[in-house]
Amino acid sequence: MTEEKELSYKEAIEKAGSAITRFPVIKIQDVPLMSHIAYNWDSIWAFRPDPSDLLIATYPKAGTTWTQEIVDLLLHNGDADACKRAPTPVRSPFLEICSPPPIPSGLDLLKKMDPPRLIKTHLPFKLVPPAFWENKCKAIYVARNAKDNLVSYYYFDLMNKTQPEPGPFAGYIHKFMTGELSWGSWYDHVKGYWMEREKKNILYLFYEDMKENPRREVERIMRYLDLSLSDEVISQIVELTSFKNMKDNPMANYSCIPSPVFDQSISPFMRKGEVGDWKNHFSPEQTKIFDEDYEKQMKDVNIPFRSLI
Ligand code: PPS
Repeated sequence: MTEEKELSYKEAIEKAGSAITRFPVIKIQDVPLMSHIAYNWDSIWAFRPDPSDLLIATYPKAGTTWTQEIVDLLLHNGDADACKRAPTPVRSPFLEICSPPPIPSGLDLLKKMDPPRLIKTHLPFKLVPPAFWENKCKAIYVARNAKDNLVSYYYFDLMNKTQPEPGPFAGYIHKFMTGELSWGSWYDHVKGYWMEREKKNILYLFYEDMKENPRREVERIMRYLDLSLSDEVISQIVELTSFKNMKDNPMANYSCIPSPVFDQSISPFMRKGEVGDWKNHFSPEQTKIFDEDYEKQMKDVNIPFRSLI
């Protein structure tokens, strides 16, 4: 009997064909999640990482892929070829993602890998499988200022054919403010990890800091991981993870996901990579309403976000 050839990630998505659709969201503990994630929730919640596994947690579109690339390069001493061994979602699986077969879920990919693994999640703190903290795993959280995060998510929802329809931008702002988008409230997300960062030894980073001084932030991550790389290797990592280089890197730019899922002709995954793009999208009136609501939703914490104004 001939063994069936294992499908590549891209082939599996192509084979899923018409099963790909804009999936509805279903709430788990009040957090809207893509329906396939909700159907598989018990196995996601029961996931037991190895203590050596590293979690990269973000609200969608806050700088996940950038951080995954930096960490992979740090763990491979800046070896660009080693980090081109597979596309981002295979090198660094997305813990909770579940799609129609034969697309492997995040858990399927993780099962096939030996620790230490680099695990991506968009789950808010309260939905992270508790074994991560029982096993004292390290975790990096990246936060991005709300309005840029919203704009990036809007374009992503236009091009990602598995996410709910974003609808008009004005209504999208409202859904962001009320926590109706997939993975829930941005406000709860950034606050949830902020409150726990000291107790759980979470490295809390900001996208705007990474843009301002990528080398400083790469070095911060390196120290958190107890690594010590040469100045030359650090410079190389900063260069390899520039927006331009990642946009041109087929193993980092999500060209691995074919157009029935990510239609990059609508908006590229590596779209602009800038701070302050919200100014090109929010009207003065929308800015006023958003900022007033922001003050209310964020009044109980003092997270040093920049670029709100
Ligand atoms: S996802 O789908 O949630 O994993 O997306 P995520 O990777 O978190 O966010 C995508 C946004 O990050 C930008 N990006 C970068 N910015 C600067 N430098 C580098 N190297 C980089 N890599 C990705 C990407 O362009 C998306 O932001 P926008 O504002 O849409 O361009």
